[in-house]
Amino acid sequence: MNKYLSISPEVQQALAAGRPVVALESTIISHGMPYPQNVETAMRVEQTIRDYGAVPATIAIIGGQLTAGCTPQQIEHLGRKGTAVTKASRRDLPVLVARHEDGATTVATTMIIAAMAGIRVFATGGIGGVHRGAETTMDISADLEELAQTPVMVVCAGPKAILDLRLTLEYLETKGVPVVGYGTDELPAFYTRHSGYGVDYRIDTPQELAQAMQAKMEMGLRGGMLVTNPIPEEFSMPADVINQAIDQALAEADRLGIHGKEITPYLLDKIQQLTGGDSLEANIQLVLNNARLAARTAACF
Ligand code: PSU
Ligand code: MN
Repeated sequence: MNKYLSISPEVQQALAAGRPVVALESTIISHGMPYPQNVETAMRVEQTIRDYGAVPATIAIIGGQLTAGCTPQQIEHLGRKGTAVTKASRRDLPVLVARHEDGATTVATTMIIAAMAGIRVFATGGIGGVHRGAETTMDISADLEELAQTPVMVVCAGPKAILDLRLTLEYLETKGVPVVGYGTDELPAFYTRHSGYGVDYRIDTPQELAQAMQAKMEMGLRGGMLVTNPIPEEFSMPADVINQAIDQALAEADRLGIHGKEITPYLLDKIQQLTGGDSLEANIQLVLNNARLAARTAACF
């Protein structure tokens, strides 16, 4: 095992015994939700994965160690420090590790560390993508490049409509990333079940999800697979409410000149403020829903 990687005993034992393991990211804890709901949600997600017979591996950089399987204390630490923790994407790993610092892992870095540890399935809320206006800003999340090169299945509720969904799908197509709808032909858009865009394939069972990922790896094709799992109907938000909040958040970010790694956390926080507890509850519920599907899928490998 590489000297930078630290896998918790429970996760190590599960992997050695071939039991199902599901990776979880930590930027959603530090930058995606307010304290203490972030920590409560992280612990509920872990419990949900256990309820479905899999072992959760929350991933973060702790004192420079790439950590797969954070302790509850480490999760509390990341959640309490919030945005004071470095949001760590691929480009941040070398310096954070060399300096023995902490980092909250995005989808991209969680995939990297999951792959190093031998974990194939990862559950989260939303992924980064091609931002609106990317034709001039060139703001395209490193998450998409990671999906193109690292062999991990990412289960999410679709890209948030803060992004340009059409360009995000085009980018994923170019990079050879399969975009699957779980039980749907339509790409879900995080808070809502509908985007108006189609997915590449509709798959209806965890077993078939696992078979497709397995086939990809056995053929030696680089990269992962994006599984988009629609938010349960009863927790989805009215499209006009959420779209209005998104437009307002985007206009505010533009006015303030926010860009780079700050923009996604800014928009997530602003939308949460504008829509109050409703969007936070939707966010929590969709992550739990993805954790269930990821645990069931991990059991099929
Ligand atoms: N989108 C969400 N919720 C999130 C994120 C994105 O709906 O929590 C987080 C994830 O950690 C994702 C990261 O990997 O933001 C993407 O950041 P950027 O756009 O800077 O690549
Ligand atoms: Mn970006």
